[in-house]
Amino acid sequence: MLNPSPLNRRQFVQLGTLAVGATLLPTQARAEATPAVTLPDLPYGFDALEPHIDARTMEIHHDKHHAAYIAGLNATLAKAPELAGQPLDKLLANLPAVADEALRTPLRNHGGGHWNHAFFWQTLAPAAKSGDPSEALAVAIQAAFGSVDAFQKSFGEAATKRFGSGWAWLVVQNGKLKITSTANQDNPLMKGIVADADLGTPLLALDVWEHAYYLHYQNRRPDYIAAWWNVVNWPEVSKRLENPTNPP
Ligand code: MN3
Repeated sequence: MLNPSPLNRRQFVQLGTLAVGATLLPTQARAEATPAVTLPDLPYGFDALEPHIDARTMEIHHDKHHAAYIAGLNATLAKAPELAGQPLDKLLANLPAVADEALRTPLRNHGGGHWNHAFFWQTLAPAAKSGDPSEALAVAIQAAFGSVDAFQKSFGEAATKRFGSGWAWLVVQNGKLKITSTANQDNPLMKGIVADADLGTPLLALDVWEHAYYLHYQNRRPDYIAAWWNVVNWPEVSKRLENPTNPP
């Protein structure tokens, strides 16, 4: 098995509760033991994106880095049960409403980390299944950037120039496509946190944290970016243009 499914974790918690003694643990303790957010499975195997993104990087990226953001998010939500029921995209779009800085900052970092990675996995696909932009997406790219080549060049520049850790994005902003970039685990949903010019509905994302490429590409971020185009899930990106949703 690639990684433990949420069901297995839930079963484990239930089994643990029964084994320790259902009569000993009050109902509330059982409820608190169930995490609010669980790590989504990758929609493909760790090695599915080889040779462009290597299996070991995918395994560590998903099982360790993404899992750590989930753990941090759950630890934060456990302290703020009034926020735990909100959809994550709504929470991230409304972070300034969280008055307590001790909650707002970890929500930004870990909530953003979970959202960004869940989105990233879905916009990747094995090279043989990566497809092409739909006609509507190709037209929108042409209108905004002149050509697909020009779009890829500009996107690659944004991803290369992002200093330190962060993300490059293709978003819909005021009905038009735009390339933006955010630091750390910030994203284009975060009104009042990132600059207004970087807000929008994400269609495509590229993680340029070193953990996303360093094992295979070391310091060669431009080589990672060039290879990544081979595993962009264009049908998924096209679908998001038609029907923008903000997972997870
Ligand atoms: Mn990452």
